Amino acid sequence: RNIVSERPTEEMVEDVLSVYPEKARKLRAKHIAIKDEGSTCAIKSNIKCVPGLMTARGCAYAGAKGVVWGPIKDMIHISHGPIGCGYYSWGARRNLTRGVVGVESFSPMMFTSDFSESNIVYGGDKKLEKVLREAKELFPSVKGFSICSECPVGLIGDDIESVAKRMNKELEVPIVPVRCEGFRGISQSLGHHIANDAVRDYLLGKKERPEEVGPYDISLIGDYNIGGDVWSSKKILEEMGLRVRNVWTGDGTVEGMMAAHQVKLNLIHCYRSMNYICKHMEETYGIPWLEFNFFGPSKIKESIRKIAAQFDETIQKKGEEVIAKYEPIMQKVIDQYRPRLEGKKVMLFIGGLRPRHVIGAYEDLGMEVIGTGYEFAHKDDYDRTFPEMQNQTIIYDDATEHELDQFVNRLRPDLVGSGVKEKYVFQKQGIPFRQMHSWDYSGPYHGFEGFPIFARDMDIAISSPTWSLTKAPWKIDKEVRG
Ligand code: CFM
Repeated sequence: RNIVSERPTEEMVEDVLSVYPEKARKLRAKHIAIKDEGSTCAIKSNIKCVPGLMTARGCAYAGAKGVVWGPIKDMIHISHGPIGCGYYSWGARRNLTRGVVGVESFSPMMFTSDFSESNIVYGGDKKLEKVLREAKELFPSVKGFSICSECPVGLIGDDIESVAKRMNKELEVPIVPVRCEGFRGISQSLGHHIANDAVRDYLLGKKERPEEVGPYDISLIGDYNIGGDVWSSKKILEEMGLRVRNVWTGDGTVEGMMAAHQVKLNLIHCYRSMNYICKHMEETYGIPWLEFNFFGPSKIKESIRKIAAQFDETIQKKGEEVIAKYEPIMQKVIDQYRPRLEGKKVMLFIGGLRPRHVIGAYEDLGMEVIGTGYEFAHKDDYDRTFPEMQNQTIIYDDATEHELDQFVNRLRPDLVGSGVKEKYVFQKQGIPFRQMHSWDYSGPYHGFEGFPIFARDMDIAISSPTWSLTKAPWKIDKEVRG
């Protein structure tokens, strides 16, 4: 019982799962794997959670409104339905924008149709019209609207598509119905897909920019400017001589989305949330796409070369210059932090991309990721994850609260990187923790600007003397009670 080990073992996993009823145990066992020599990525993913087990997943509304649409700054995104979804998703993701709030950027604000009982009984279409009209009157510079449906809208069968159509004529800005009711699908992942499809159907290709498409014109896709990530990534691409025409969707604009078919190449950071639109643009407009990774100097260097190889010698030369320019700066950061972080073990549990994408950044600091997992990844994500992992590391899909708590407590990493739902559980136990969704009020972590901040933050968490001074509240309680 309570097997504590240096390295994850099959026995330990079995022991953790043994508290479940037989059926749940069997189901969950398929979602957990220990990578060893020659193991393939046989792990179950993207299927519904086991009822009764506590999942960390979000919903389709979170994936569509919070993730994909929310960061487009010059639109108003209406959380259509009861107040809670809009209120609780307000500002938490830290997708930053530039521009005067209420004039050029509406992202820091929250708009909702605030359904009440009578709207559920009699329908909310009239109210939605009123909300759109009011918002346009209050904020005349708004460039468009998205209507992001919450659960009840789908359940009562409101026709938001026809409201959008009518109001589009009246208000003369794009109005996009997004059918992202939370109950659709099994995680936020379907919300991404629904949101991608809505962009495809209502914005993409609806506008032509007058200038010719230049040979170095690209889109930056799947970067949401968490803590300023887009600005840092963009800087590298621009220094390489590329022209970043649009960003999907961090600090993004309606015009950018509409004219996004006018580029030579799509560069995609978050594959999970935006692979759909890349594949669509490839099929429809013949635009190739390329995955890259701007976390930590090793991956950045590799990515710069991979991106530059798509272009001519001018860009390739500039790419090498960028690498040469930043190499000593990054080495300084490594020299400063590596001696303090060398050999420290990390366990991660995040959404659909970062559990694999940040591994290289930790390794640059001499740290070792001994466990990682996703809330809502698909098979194609796990295919990309296994090669990044060392042997004898544990990989968990849609880990339950019990599993993550147990894996962490038995493997005793020096740092846990996960979300706000996990944060206080581990901090109260005295385990150093970093919030790897919102970067814990910090960031950016992308690019050359992000790495020094990433290194500093991990060091702050691990080296803080606080952890040895705290005692888990339940342990104190026990002592008092004897
Ligand atoms: Fe992509 Fe993201 Fe992520 Fe994601 Fe998310 Fe996020 Fe995430 Mo939180 S789009 S999959 S749905 S990289 S909000 S910015 S951190 S779970 S790993």
